[in-house]
Amino acid sequence: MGDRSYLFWPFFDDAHRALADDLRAYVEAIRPLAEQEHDVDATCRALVARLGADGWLGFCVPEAYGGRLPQLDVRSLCLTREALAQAGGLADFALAMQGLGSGAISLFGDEALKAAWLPRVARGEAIAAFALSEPEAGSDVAAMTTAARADGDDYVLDGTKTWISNGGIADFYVVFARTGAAGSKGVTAFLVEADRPGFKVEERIELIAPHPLATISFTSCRIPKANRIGEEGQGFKIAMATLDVFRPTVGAAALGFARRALDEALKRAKNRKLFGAPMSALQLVQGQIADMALTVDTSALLVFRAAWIKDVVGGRITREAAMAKLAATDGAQQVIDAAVQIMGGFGVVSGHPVERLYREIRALRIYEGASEVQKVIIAAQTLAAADV
Ligand code: COS
Repeated sequence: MGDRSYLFWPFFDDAHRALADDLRAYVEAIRPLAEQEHDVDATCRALVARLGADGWLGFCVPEAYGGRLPQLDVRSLCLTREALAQAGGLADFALAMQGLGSGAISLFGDEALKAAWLPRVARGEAIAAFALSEPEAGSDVAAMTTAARADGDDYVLDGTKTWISNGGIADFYVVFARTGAAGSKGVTAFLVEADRPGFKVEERIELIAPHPLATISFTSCRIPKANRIGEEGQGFKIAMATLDVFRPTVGAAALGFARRALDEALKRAKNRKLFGAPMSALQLVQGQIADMALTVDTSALLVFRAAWIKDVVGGRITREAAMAKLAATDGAQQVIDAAVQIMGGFGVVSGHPVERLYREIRALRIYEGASEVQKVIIAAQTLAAADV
């Protein structure tokens, strides 16, 4: 973990710099666990428990419910994801899903739901999941068909969700389902505990960079009305507002992967002798290193700009969050690909840090809104703001 000059950009205060220093030491401690890929369920459970016990999940929930800060601080979440991503993709994933999976509760849940679940999320005792996508509703998420029908004091859920991170190991799922008319206005958010009758893990999905992922289903799955998050019909906005907070943190994780790739590439370029000189003397290699460093810094600027605006200015950061996610994830893909090239054959040897990064980064350009969705959002926001 090299350059820390960015911590003196105007987006941060002393508490963030102290956090970054603490995280720097922690990355080495958590790496052996984070690098285990053979039993992802066990590894993720262990990581959630460990990150909870060590206090890092405290950034996923507000202080009143066991968190470390009065409200979700996007800069702290970003710094934490950025560091954990440098330890290994699963460490980042474990923290990210505790945040995203409980985010709708922190932001929109009532007192009872917050008190019941958030302290357990922060301690790593309850594993969270966010169930939005469906087989026929991914990018066009307002096309979802999972239904929630009011019945007395309950809702009854029927439908299928897919690409669900922590599917199969989560203790609860924040589920978005249709309670009204077609389109974005008819969607409502719910908390569904994993032990509810009618909830089922249909099948696990294997990824190139292993993470717990599944298709889940609800068949006459009855939950009390008290499990509703926000009002009926608010679900789409709740999902989008939650994603606004967490999309910059996806960019931060990509930034962490890119920094690790750049570190590995720099080590190689400075130590490898080629044509009688260090590889770093070659101008073609210097060109690659310049591009990588530039991409890392531009990504960091956009990620921490979005986080700072949310934390300090407040309000919606839809445009900034989309820009941060798009630039940092697409950029990290390029940085990691360049690192593979600089590593030569080692870059494609199974288990090499750069080979792992090459597999890890790909999903970040797809989940929580694909790069193309981010472009749609940026264009819509830009056009709407244009006073011409
Ligand atoms: N915060 C608050 N409200 C928001 C919002 C946000 N970030 N984004 C949209 N809304 C509101 C809009 O203001 C609109 O409300 P009004 O009708 O009252 O004005 C409503 O939600 C519908 O918005 P819009 O018309 O933009 O909805 P679309 O169906 O066109 O949404 C995109 C389009 C592509 C932006 C959306 O479907 C999306 O983000 N898809 C990707 C989903 C995703 O990330 N999936 C991954 C799941 S997690 S791994």
